[in-house]
Amino acid sequence: MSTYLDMINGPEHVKKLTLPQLQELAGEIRQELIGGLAKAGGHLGPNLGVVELSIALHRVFNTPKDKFVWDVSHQVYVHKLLTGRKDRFRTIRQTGGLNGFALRTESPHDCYGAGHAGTALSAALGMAAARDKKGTDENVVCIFGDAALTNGISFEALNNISHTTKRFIGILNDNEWSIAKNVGAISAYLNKLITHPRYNKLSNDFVNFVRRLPKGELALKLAHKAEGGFKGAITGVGLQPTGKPEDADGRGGYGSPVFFEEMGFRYLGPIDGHDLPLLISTLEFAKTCDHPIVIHILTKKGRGFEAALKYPEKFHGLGPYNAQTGETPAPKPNAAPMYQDVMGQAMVRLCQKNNTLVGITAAMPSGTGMKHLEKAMPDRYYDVGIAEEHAVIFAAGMATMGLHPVVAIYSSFLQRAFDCIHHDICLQDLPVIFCMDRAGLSANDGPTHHGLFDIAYLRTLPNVTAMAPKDEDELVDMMFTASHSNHPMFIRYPRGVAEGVPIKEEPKLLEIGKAEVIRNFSSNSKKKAALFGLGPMCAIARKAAEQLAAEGFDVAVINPRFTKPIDAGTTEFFGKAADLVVTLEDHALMGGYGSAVLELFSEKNVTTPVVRIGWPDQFIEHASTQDELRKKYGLSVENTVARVKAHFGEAATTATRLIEVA
Ligand SMILES: Cc1ncc(C[n+]2csc(CCOP(=O)(O)OP(=O)(O)O)c2C)c(N)n1
Repeated sequence: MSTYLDMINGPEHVKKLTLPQLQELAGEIRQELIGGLAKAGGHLGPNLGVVELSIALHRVFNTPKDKFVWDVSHQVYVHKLLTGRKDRFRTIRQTGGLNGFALRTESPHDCYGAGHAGTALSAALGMAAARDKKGTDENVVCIFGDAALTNGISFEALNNISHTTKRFIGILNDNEWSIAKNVGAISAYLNKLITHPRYNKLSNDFVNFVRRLPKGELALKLAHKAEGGFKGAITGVGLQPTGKPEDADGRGGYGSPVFFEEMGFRYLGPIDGHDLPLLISTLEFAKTCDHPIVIHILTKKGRGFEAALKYPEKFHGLGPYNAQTGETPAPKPNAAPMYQDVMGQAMVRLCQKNNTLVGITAAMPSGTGMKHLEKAMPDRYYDVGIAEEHAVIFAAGMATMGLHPVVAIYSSFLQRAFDCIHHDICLQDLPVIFCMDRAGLSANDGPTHHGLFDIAYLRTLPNVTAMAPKDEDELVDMMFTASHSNHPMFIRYPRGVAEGVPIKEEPKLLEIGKAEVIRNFSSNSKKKAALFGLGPMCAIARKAAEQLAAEGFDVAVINPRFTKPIDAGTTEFFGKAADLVVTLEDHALMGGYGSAVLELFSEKNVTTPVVRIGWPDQFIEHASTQDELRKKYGLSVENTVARVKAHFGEAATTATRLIEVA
């Protein structure tokens, strides 16, 4: 039972509470986050870090009129709790429940959707520019993390803000963590800034000033009046030499501590992002500014939950946990490994035998499994920050020097590097290996994270070899095969637990463009179906084949292995031999593997009917499990059986349901 949270059905109620009541509310929200997410999991750590910030924002501003644009938006849970979604909060990331990110269709208070990093500053600037053009007076507030700031788009926006608008409020939520520890020069710079004594003194002066202000209108006026004074006090202060050579900025001096001011912002901070009264006063002040402003706040990921404070990376986003201790369920004994770990461990083994291989991650050492390489061979491992385009071009540069980089990026995040894949990798035909994890669904996350388009966008590019393993052993074979190629190689594999097959001691070299026939036709039956099951859909094809065979069909199962080049010979052969071809893929139907088969059949005059099973031409929602979505959209054994039977004029049994998705 929460005294104050229960009273909040919208931001207007936040404004009715007194400061001590708001502080109580912060505690209640933390309890709701910790207890409410324990069963199904979610982005606990980042949200525990923005409780005070979210309350202060809703205390000072008025959404939906005012706009909050959150970078990545995995930290909007508190905002959701305060904007009329409290009753559904415990459904978050589950089937039919709240989305785990900001979603325009979910609430008018979510003015901008996201899931990928680095978009907030640009989007918020677009809103501010539109407001200025329309002559309206909304406040636009952009909340971005210290790691989001390492993303290139953020810098493109920063470059553009001060000469586009006068009214822009940026909040840099600095907790020193990306998912893993934030890396790179920007992170080091922020660290230098927050620890520098001189700058801290200025910040303290500001804090003391704000604290001394009388409340209400008067405070606002004073803040406004004082603005000029602060500008003088804060702008243009150079860091004094510290006597430590490592603190020099490389330009023979110590630069400005305030990079943001050089970019045309007024900069305030660093201030304690858990000090609610201070946040409220500072935001009130920011609201009156007629100049773009960045408020640099320091927060702790996981604040209020010991386990989350202790293990920020684990608690960035996780599955179920114990709400008292933070313990997570132990993996089941003999459980199949996760694909990401298979990839990371294979990387270590391959690197031990091949000196040219190196591993690159864009801020996802755990998610991609590259952490195994980081641990075993740190000199062969690169974390470039949340910077997918840079990761790809960086790999291209390395490849021109004789190295063989392996770039591990989730399918969905690789989308933004399409031009780099085209212009830097494929056009120059460079030997870079792409390991695309989360190719397929990322069920809890939803449409921002599903990786359903990579076959289509890669298939169009010359010099590409693209593969999809049916299991973890084949994934290692594909990595091994790719490491022997001198061309761009792409491997897509799904999120989560692999098939549970043994992995060979020594990987096998696969023939490029050659499919694997898993089950051949066995009779002259007139009910011959050839099932081409790509990647994880191969297991579904196999099971469907068993059921169909038991009902008198003659079924072949082919593991295509390659989506480019597809195995023209085998595909044509089975196309001609079969009465029905079924393609199954964990990918959008449009432009996917099935489309490649249809193109081949058109060229070779194969007229056998083709049923394509895959994801329809729409964005797929989030759900509790992958299986639920696969069933709903027909990527299932039952639907495969039903589609085959329907083709041959046989009614589906009650156990099978026909889903027309093609
Ligand atoms: C383009 C892209 N790459 C990678 C990710 C994965 N990702 C989600 S949140 C996150 C870290 C964000 O750190 P920060 O911006 O500092 O916010 P915090 O979680 O620390 O609040 C990363 C790398 C992503 N969402 N988008």
